[in-house]
Formats: sequence, C-alpha cells, structure tokens
Amino acid sequence: MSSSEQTFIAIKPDGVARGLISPIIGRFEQKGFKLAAIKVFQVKISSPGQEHLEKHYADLSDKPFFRGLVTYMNSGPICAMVWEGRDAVKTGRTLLGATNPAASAPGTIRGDFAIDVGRNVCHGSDTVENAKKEIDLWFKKDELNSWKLPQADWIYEKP
Ligand code: IDP
Ligand code: MG
Repeated sequence: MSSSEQTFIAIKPDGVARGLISPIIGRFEQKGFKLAAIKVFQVKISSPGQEHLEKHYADLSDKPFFRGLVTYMNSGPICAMVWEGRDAVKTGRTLLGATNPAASAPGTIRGDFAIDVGRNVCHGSDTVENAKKEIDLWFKKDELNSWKLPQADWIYEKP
C-alpha cells in the first residue's frame, strides 16, 4: 500500500504536437498523483538519440512495427514524466486505456484523444520493474524531486 510507487509516463510527439500536454497531465493531477519529474526531451537532437528509443522499446525489437515506432517517437519532442502514488503503475495504465485506442474506453486518455495504435499519444510503464528501468533510462537521479503533496491526507486515508 505504498504511496511512493513511481511510474514513467511520456506524452509522445503526436500528443505534444497536438497540444495534449495539459489535458494528459490534468488526468494524473486530478486523480491525486504527484509529479516527481518532468522534462521535454527532443530525442532527435540530443545524445544518445535514436539508440535511446531503441533501448526504451527493446522488448519490441522483433515486431514488424518496430522501425516505424522508433521513427514516430523520434519525430519531435516528448514530454517525459515520473508520477508517484499508490499503485501508480497499474492505475497509470488504466488512465491511459488500451494500447489500441479503438479498444480504449471513453474517459481514458487514448479513448478520448486518439484513433490509431501507431499514434496513441502517450506511454505508461506496464510493471513496477519496467517503471524502474524506464525512469533510470530517461532521468538522472537529481532530476527526481522528493516532496510532500500538501493534500495527501485528503487523498489517502492512511498515507
Ligand atoms: P503499450 O504502449 O500499451 O505498452 P506496447 O505493446 O508496449 O503497448 O507497444 C508500444 C507502442 O508500440 C504502442 O504504444 C504503440 O504506439 C506501438 N504499437 C503497438 N502495436 C502496434 C501495431 O500493431 N502497429 C503500430 N504500432 C504499434
Ligand atoms: Mg509497453
């Protein structure tokens, strides 16, 4: 029942370009999660560039859509974030909706803001273990903020 579980959430280049940073952040804020880190990361021009994305999606490297996925993720700035709270990984996935927006319920981020699986506007870690790996890949230790959410006692009965 830890309220300090962290998940890696990223608004993909289509989400950033379509002006969806604030509504997506809003879903996580309104739920009661705490923002521990955020940056806009232009993979294209920053080292380690494309390799960074290949590493992020390494488990999908044998999929037919892998090259297209890396190109898509490399096409513009990504808003990379760490959100913290009880069951942040599992609940983060619920807020995102299914991988394919066509199967995502209305009310979820992908259900409300996307149509195509190859342009599904956001990423969220799928397990606590992968969340740790992804946070390590995308953030330096000193980019993670530790702070108390002032309204925590109104969000958790027992923090
Ligand atoms: P997830 O993002 O819901 O965890 P994964 O299976 O890990 O889904 O796939 C990573 C990303 O790859 C998806 O979010 C989506 O952008 C893309 N993707 C997954 N399946 C397909 C596909 O069949 N065609 C094109 N892109 C896909
Ligand atoms: Mg995944």
